[in-house]
Amino acid sequence: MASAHDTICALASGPRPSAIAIVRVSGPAVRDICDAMFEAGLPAPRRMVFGRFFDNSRDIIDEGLGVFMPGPNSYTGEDTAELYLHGGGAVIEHALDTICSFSNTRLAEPGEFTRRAFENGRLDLVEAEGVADLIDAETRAQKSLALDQLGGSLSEVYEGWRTGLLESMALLEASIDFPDEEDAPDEAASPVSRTLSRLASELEAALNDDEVGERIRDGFRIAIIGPPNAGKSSILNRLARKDAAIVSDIPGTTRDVVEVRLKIGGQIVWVADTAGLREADDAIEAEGVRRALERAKSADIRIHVRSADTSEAFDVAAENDILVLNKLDQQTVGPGRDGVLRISATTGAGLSALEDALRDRIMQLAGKNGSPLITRRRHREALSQAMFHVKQADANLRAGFGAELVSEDVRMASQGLSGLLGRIDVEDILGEVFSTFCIGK
Ligand SMILES: Nc1nc2c(ncn2[C@@H]2O[C@H](COP(=O)(O)OP(=O)(O)OP(=O)(O)O)[C@@H](O)[C@H]2O)c(=O)[nH]1
Ligand SMILES: [Mg+2]
Repeated sequence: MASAHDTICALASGPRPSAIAIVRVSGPAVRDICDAMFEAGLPAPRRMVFGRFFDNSRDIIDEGLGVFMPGPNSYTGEDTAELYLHGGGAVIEHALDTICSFSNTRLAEPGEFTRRAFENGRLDLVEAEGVADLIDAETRAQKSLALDQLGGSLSEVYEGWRTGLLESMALLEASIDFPDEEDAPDEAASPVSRTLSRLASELEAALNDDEVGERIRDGFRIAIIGPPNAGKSSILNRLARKDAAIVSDIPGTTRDVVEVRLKIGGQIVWVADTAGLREADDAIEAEGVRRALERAKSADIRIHVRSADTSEAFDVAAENDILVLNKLDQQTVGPGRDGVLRISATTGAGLSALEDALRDRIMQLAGKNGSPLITRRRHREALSQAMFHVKQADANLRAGFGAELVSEDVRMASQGLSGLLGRIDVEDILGEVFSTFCIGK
């Protein structure tokens, strides 16, 4: 059975074959492994050495570079080693098989190196998530968000709130422990109330961020909506530069939401084509319309499409929405109204103006940089729970309830933040966070 005391190993570099493969090892057997496998035995700490690597029968595995990094000043906090080999399948298998032949040594599970780093206090949970995000980052914006998180700036903010709560709790408990000292409750109450009000407004400000951090991490959302046959799917295909959605002259062609993932303005963006909005008799189409409306509601930007060959008016649009009059090539009526982009999905006319408008809006949305930027639902949930309890504690304190009742809410809030940072044992959270990692990290 897998144990935290095992020595673990994995291929830490990308898919094979590659020019170089990095095999990573961490745990108590690392010194023995280096001693046996490295040509010159265990090298000096943190010094790259060149030489051959051997298996247990002294057959050569490969030649390359090796490094030994003793704990606790290593990534995992344990003794670790890295072998830089030629990146072919046979070499990698030979090296991993040899390493796994040492006692209590096995292949690592996904994220296990980082989990050890977390368990040995090298990273908190929020920083560990930053590692995973950095590896997944595709855009510069995602990368800098992940680097900030990995570097501890997000943890620092969360930790600051947690400290404020712990201090309030200490003050409240002092007033519970010494109820006879007449002055104690009042003296305690006022700084506590001030701290709680400050925390509540800081949490509220952080939560009221239009979810920019999550959008940068997971992608902004655009929905193309409008009546059947307006050319929504044709516009999606133009934006995606491929035939992602079926186009036909039959109204009601699109039923499901068809989504493509694009990069616009340096951000990941999900563009959704939706079913044409109308009173549908058909149950499937009606479900499509329901989904279309739902998607439109949750989108950051809606592209409202109308066809120039009909006289359908535009709905009232939200701030970031874009109005598009399509089928410009067929237009028989005079010039359209202000603020409406006139395009033709068939000829491509006006499409670059639509792309420019999307880019401007995405950049504007992404630029709303509050501090800190919440990057995950897990964080948002923990913070909103904390805010709820902080507000409740503050209200109870102001209403003159006893310190015992007040401190209960403060305790719940601080526990939520402790769970967020992984400061308390939360096995289910840990399992969820680390299972999303790749093997070798
Ligand atoms: N002339 C002309 N025809 C267009 C243009 N854009 C789309 N069409 C045509 O209009 C018809 C409907 O296009 P779609 O893109 O399927 O329209 P839709 O809005 O997705 O329709 P539903 O999925 O039914 O809601 C097709 O026959 C397209 O070829 C355009 O700019 N000019
Ligand atoms: Mg369609």
